[in-house]
Amino acid sequence: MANDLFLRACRRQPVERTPVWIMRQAGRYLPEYRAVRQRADFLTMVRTPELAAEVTLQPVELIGVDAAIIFSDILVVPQAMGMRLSVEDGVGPRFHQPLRTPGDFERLRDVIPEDGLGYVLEALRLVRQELNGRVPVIGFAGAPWTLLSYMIEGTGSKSFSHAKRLLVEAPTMAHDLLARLAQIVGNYLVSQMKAGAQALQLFDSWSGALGPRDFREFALPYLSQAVQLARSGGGPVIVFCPGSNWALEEIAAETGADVVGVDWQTDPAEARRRLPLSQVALQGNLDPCWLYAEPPLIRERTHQMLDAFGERGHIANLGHGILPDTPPAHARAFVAAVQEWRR
Ligand code: 1CP
Repeated sequence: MANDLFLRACRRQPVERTPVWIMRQAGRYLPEYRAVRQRADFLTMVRTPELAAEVTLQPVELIGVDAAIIFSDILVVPQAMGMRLSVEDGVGPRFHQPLRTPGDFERLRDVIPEDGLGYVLEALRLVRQELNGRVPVIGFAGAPWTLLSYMIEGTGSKSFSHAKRLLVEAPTMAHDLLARLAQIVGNYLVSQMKAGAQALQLFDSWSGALGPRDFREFALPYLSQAVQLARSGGGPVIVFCPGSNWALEEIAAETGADVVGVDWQTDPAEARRRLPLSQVALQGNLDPCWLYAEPPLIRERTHQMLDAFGERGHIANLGHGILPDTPPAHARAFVAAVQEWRR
């Protein structure tokens, strides 16, 4: 492989320079993505391996990142379980019949990745072929708690009152579905490795909606189960629980992940102090809003971040997904700033 910096950093091996990629790097901030998106709606893009592969490669070619991430979405898993999903402009993703009654839960199907999510696996095979070793490709999935929240809310939410109400009123139903999701997500991630993914990331995007006690009961155990299954595929696994940095130690210890994502609200020095750096690598964490700055300022902020994380076991990234109104030249400035950094 021409550039395996990312994979080596995941395993805390020495690297000539810190690798960099950007969460949501294949997306709306790129005019080339919007051009493909004019021809096909979002879900068609996701379900057409040639289109998914094309936009997966865009940030590698246009922004110069050190890893690709397969173009897909966390919500394809509940869709494969039988939930009707749409993604409309200006509205975002939406499940038309969110889970509300016990019958809704019982109707959910288990997922055989090769059948229900075969189009993602096919896209991964294509990407691996087309990358031809230039950079590694990352597979991903949503963590059980985050998927359950979307399945019950139907959309993103501010308070997550429907999902959290289930935890209060019917905790057994919640645990049953979370256990099912952990199994499905873990198997799906292993299938992604077999299809060509070289590392995996679990997004627990709504972990921050839970207080410590509920996080420990409803999110962390199922995230851990999914990570443990995923790690049986042999590649490094990254976990990202934005908004839950109070739990960094527990996330690292319980999940056994190779890499822990650090959100932009967390001081890198604090993350380093609290985590066992001989066992876990860190990923992050520039505030995506700093990509609104002019390139010289982006460079300065990025170098400060790299100084704070240090050279060993760090994968540079933003501390959340890139925003759709980011100028592509600023994303390039961020990547270039990492790649030129000398400690
Ligand atoms: O209109 C469009 O073109 C759709 C916008 C879009 C894109 C580009 C959506 C809808 N999903 C994606 C791709 C996507 N989603 C990737 C691609 C790979 C990459 O380049 O990183 C990934 C990793 C995701 C993961 C994802 N989807 C998350 C977790 C990451 C995070 O940001 O926290 C979440 C929460 C989703 C749900 C989702 N899908 C799309 C949107 C707009 C959302 C968020 C909706 C909300 O909660 O309000």
